[in-house]
Amino acid sequence: MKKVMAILTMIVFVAGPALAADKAFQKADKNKDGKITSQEYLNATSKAFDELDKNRDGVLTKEEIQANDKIDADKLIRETDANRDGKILKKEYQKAAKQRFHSMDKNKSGHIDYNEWASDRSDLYSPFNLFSF
Ligand SMILES: [Ca+2]
Ligand SMILES: [Ca+2]
Ligand SMILES: [Ca+2]
Repeated sequence: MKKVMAILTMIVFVAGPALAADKAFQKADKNKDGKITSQEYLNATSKAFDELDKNRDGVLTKEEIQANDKIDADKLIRETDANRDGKILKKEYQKAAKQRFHSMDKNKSGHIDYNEWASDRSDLYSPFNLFSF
């Protein structure tokens, strides 16, 4: 209970520019224990992919990404398109998401807590951190 209060206090404390990130954190944290496990994270990124994949063919094109004005399409393609064909397969996307999870999990605990999430400010608007478009 103490822990929950601490997390709530923290969320209130950092409110403001980080609000969108808080929402995304809560959305990804399905069981509401204040931690995002890799399974929760990959579920969330999988949903984000499906939301961007308008024609549901399992491939993200630049046009589909550009349809969302919160996302920098060039940056996303740079980060995820492993074979450089200009298209992002779900496999490529989830692989990049996995790498992102590990880089956010600074203390290698196997989950991302709110501190780790919020300290990654530079990339709050990375599509891997944006789960409520
Ligand atoms: Ca959780
Ligand atoms: Ca598509
Ligand atoms: Ca590709």
